[in-house]
Amino acid sequence: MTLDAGWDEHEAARRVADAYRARFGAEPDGVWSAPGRVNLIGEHTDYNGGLCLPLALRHRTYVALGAAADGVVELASSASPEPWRAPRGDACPGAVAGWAAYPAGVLWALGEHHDVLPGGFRAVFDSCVPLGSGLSSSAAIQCSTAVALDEVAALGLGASDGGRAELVEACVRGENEVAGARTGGMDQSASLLAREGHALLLDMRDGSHRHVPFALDEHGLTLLVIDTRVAHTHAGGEYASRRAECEAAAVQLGVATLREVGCDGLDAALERLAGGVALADGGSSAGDVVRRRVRHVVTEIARVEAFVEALERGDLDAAGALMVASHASLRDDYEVSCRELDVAVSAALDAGALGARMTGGGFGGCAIALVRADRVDAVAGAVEGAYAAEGFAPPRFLEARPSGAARRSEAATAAD
Ligand code: GAF
Repeated sequence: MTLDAGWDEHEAARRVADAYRARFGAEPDGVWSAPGRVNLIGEHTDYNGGLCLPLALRHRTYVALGAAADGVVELASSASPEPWRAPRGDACPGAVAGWAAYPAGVLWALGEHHDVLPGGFRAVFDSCVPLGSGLSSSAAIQCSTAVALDEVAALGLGASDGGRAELVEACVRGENEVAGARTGGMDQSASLLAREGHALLLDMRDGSHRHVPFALDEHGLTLLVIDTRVAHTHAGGEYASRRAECEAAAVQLGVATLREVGCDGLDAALERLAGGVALADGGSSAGDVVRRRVRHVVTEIARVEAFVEALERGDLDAAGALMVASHASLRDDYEVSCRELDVAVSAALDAGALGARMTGGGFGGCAIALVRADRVDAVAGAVEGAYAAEGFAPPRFLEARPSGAARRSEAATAAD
C-alpha cells in the first residue's frame, strides 16, 4: 500500500505561487508553509499545564502572500469557493466567520503588539493537511500565515526560539478569540517549533520545549495515521466542556492547573472531588465524572514522561504499551473517543501494531499506530476489514514522518 506522505514542498510552493499570480495578477512576496501534526502521547494535557509530545507531519499548508497598500485583506483558499475580502480593521474578534478567522486572527493578534502591514495583504492558501481530521489543519493555516507576516513585515520573530514562542502565542490568541475555539496551544507549538526527525516534548506549565530524537527508520518502524473520516470540531461542545471540568476541578483543589496534582497527590485529590464540582457557567459535574477526568489528565502526564524515557532507551515495545494505556484512558475516563477510533485501534493492535491510540482532540479525527515497516499493509488491511465489517466508510491512511517547522518554502523552477 502506498501511504499518503504529503506533497513535494517545492512543487507545492510553485503551484500556490501560480495560483496567487492567476488570482491577483501580481508576484507574491514569497511562499511559506507550516505542517500539520500528530501527537504521540499527552492528550488533553496542554490546557492543564501538562506535557505533550507532538511531531510535525510532512503534510503542510502553503501560503503565497503579498503586502498590499490599499488597506484591504483578501484571503483565498483552494479548499473554499468563498474568498474573504474586507478592510484590514475587520480582522478582529466577532467580525470573521469560517476558515478565514484563522489567518485573520493571526493578523489581529500579532497586530496587538507589532506593527504588521498597516496597509493589508493578499494571500492564497493550498494544503495537503486533511481538513477537519484532527491533524491540525487550522494550526497549519495559522502558522503559515504567522511566518509569512513575520517576514513580510520584517518583525524577525521567526529567527529565534523566543520569537517563535511569540508567534505561537499570537496564533493561540487568534484561535481562541477570533475563531472562537478555546484550544490549548499544543498544535501551534508543534507547527512552529518542531524539528525534522524529532518529536517535540512540550511543557505547557513553563513554556519550555525539548527535541526528542524519533528515528523510526532506525527501528524499522512506520507511524501509520488512520483517518477515520469522522469530522470533528473544537469550537465548542464536548472539547469546551472537558476543559471547563478540568478548570473547575483545579479551582476546587486550590491549584493553578491539574499539573500540580501529580501521581503522588492523585488519590487525595480524587477523594476531595467525590462530591463533584461547580462549573464556571453555573452548571455542575458529578463526582464520578470529574474524578475520571482528573485521573486521565494526571496519569496521561506521567505517561508522557515514561514514553520519552522509553524512546530514549530505545524500548519501542514499552512506548507502544503506553500508547495503548493512553487510548484506554481517553476512551474510558476522558470519554473523547468514538467507535470508529476504538475499532481502528483494536484492529491495528490485533494485526501486530506495537501501539495505537487516538490522536488530537478526539470525537472523530485520526488514530496513530506504531507498526513494523513490513507489517504496514497487514495492519492497514486489518483496519479496512474491520471498518467494512462495521459498515463504516473506508478509512484513509497517511504516513507520519517527523518533519520541520513552519518556514519559507522555495518554489520549484523550470530547471528543477
Ligand atoms: C486539540 C487542541 F487544539 C489542542 O490544544 C489539544 O488540547 C488537543 O486537542 C488535545 O490534546 O488538538
